[in-house]
Amino acid sequence: MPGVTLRYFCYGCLISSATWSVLLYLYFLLGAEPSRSPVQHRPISRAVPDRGAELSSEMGMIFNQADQEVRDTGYHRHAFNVLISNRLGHRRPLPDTRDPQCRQKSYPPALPAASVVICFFNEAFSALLRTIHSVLDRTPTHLLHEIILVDDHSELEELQADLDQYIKDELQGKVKLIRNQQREGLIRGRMVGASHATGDVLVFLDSHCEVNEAWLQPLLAPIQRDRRTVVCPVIDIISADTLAYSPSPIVRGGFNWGLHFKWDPVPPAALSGPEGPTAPIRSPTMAGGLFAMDRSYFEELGRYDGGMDIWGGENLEISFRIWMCGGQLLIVPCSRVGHIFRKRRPYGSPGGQDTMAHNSLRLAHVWMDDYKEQYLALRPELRDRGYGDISERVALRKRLQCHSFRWYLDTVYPEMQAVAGGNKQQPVFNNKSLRRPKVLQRGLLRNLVTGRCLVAQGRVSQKGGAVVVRPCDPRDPEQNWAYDEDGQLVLAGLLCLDVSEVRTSERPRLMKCHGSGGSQQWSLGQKSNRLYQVSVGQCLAASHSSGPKGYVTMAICDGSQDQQWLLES
Ligand code: UD2
Ligand code: MN
Repeated sequence: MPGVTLRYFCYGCLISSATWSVLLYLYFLLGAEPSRSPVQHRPISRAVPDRGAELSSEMGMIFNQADQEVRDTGYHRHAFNVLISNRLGHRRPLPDTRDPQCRQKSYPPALPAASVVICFFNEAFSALLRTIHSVLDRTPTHLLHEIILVDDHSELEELQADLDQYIKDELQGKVKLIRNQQREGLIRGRMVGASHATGDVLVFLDSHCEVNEAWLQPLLAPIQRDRRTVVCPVIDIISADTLAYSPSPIVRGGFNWGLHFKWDPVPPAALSGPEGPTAPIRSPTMAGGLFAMDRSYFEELGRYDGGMDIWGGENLEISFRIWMCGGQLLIVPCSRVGHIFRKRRPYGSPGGQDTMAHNSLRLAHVWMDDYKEQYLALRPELRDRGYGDISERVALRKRLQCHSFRWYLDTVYPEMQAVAGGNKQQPVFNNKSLRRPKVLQRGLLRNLVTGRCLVAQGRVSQKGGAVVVRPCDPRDPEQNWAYDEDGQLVLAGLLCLDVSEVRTSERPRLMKCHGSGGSQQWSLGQKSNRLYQVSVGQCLAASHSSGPKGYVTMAICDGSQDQQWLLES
């Protein structure tokens, strides 16, 4: 597949860097205990240093103060690069990330039609519009019954009159907008959307997605065969820093006793049947945001738990419910939908409460029988915490005559007991087995105007240390930079040249290489000699005026001599 290199080993299977990106993101953001270290973000775009890659990695270039503001406010409000999102516009081509065999598949011409429900709170206008247009452009008309937008009481100005106007002018007909009178959270928000829907099948999407080629047919076909089948597309990765779209390999959903969602490798047997890599895969849980379900079955199965607030836990709740009450949950490898994976959630809950804990308590008490003790053992502080009235959900479970949680674990997710053996976390990540990215160029990094070279100000192994320009010395190994295929600049084989994505006015520094692009991704212009920082959108500069200490700064790329660097071996 273009753009993907297989690089890492896990459980004896090869997983691409893109997977690690999604695995690590979801594991830490949706998955890990709150005390865990922050996200380890693997690089997403395997930028081959050709002209095309250079151009696209420079999508985020800042030309003036207005650009700077769009970028900085964007990161602050949305936790992704809104400058690039705006420049991409409302439509763009995407790489077809499906297995080639998917293209040969045929689907019944008559399939149930879908109501696509997109619930959003303070979404970036351009990301929301790309989500909508991707659905309109890549879905056969007869299969798209409608798109229902639910505005969960957003505060952003751009989502008020401008959105109404845009829908009126450009999206007449298929797109309906419902505005919640108060913030409900994504769980009740989706139920509001579903209650307005009239299509046969409900498809839920986050508001920062882009659906790929022929995404819907492979989701609808299994539902047509069996209305109690719930299906998820493969969630491809859209980088928060570059908006680059890259494939996710096939993984399936699991969870841990902290009731965090996590990705698991797919048992090899699931991929070795007659349908090979195109076969839908049974998944113990779903990530939550992207799935399709027969509309009447959604009603029958009890929609969502309306006592759950804002964000979190609903994905495990509906997953347990589907399996325990007679349905099944599949991931469909031939359906691909990209999602912007952010490094943090940019919004809170109105009262500042931990809605994930509240929601998890509810689901544990309703669905997990004695196994809720596993969760409470990890979160003893939650034992005495109230979680509201669950009697309706308990009655639902009884009415639907659902299996026990024990049955679910034995039948659907035996790996939970086999591997986790109680409270132990699965050994999901082992960074030591990561292969190093290929070095493209090595040498001194000489600034053309000063004639000096970029070095560490203090010890070369000092994390967080500043970089400065000093007289060049080709024999000094501590002046030796390696520029690699991930766009990293590694000094003396030790630390990476890094910038703060949030406080972009801070000087560049040396940090432990994290291998996830963004703050350590540089593009070295072959002709322009500029050293462009991909997530900050600025260029590295040094000048005679930077004083005797020789400090370097990030500056708007203006092609001046200050900003020209040569990597000389
Ligand atoms: C993941 C899911 C998400 C949801 C969540 C757990 C994917 C790709 N995403 O987190 O869909 O299941 O886990 O709850 O599987 N929103 C509102 N009102 C709110 C908060 C959020 O409408 O009060 C919207 C938000 O604008 C977005 C959607 O709900 O469109 C999901 O929220 P998210 O993108 O912050 O969740 P994510 O992807 O971190
Ligand atoms: Mn999301």
